[in-house]
Amino acid sequence: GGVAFFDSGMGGLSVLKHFLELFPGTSVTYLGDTARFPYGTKSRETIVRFAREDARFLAEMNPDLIIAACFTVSSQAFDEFSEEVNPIPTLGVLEAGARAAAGLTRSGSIGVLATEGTISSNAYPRLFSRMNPAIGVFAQPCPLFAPLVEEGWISGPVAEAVSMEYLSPYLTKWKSVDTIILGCTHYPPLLPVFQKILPDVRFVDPGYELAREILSRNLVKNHPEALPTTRFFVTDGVERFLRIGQNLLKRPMGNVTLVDPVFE
Ligand code: DGN
Repeated sequence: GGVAFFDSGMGGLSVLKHFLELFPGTSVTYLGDTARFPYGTKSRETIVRFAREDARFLAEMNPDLIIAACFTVSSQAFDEFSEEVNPIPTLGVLEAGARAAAGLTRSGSIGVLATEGTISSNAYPRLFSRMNPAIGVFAQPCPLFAPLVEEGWISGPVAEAVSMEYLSPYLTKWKSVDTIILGCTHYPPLLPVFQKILPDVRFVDPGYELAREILSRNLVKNHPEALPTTRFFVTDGVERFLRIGQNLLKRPMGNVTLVDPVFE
């Protein structure tokens, strides 16, 4: 039972955070593949292999649903990961946020901030062309944000300078963009910095939208357990995961277990 999440590291905690807020009575399991972080710059073949291994590890625990809480996996390896754990239902982090952005935009111009892997997969433009072909997608790869957040640098002059560099196209050539998707697990903690640079833009947090969609579509059995458990597994660096993960989860973590990255 319960819901299982996996990510390339601690980033997916920003997705789990919203789920725990809406489903306080549901048991969750989270796997962070910290030993092999980051996925964002790796080849598709490698991401597919890692995603299959992560998902198989979680499938052994018989969850009711497995969520790829990683945009890189959701955009490049979703079908393979789902096939690996079939018949357990699966979800990624792209659709719910894309639907929310499509509903919010007035100009029809939507921005996407993400890793290079997510952007080069063209997963977002493909999704939007199915939802509404009139929508234009203006994507900006932001490779420095994930390491910044991993270091806990979520405010201050360095975070502001890097954000200014990446967001400046939306102040100049992409001014028509009125809605921007935070298309990577690590970006939600930087939202206050982004809002200062682009005060008129609406930012979409796909983790929040996903949790709302799971609730509204009744995708998780709503039989709150008497004693819901929260279990964390990482493939490296328990202490670091606990320390820096707080920036993303925003609540204390209970037990974190170290597992072998090849899941033997
Ligand atoms: N979790 C990844 C994502 O959401 O794309 C970001 C971290 C990474 O692997 N680069």
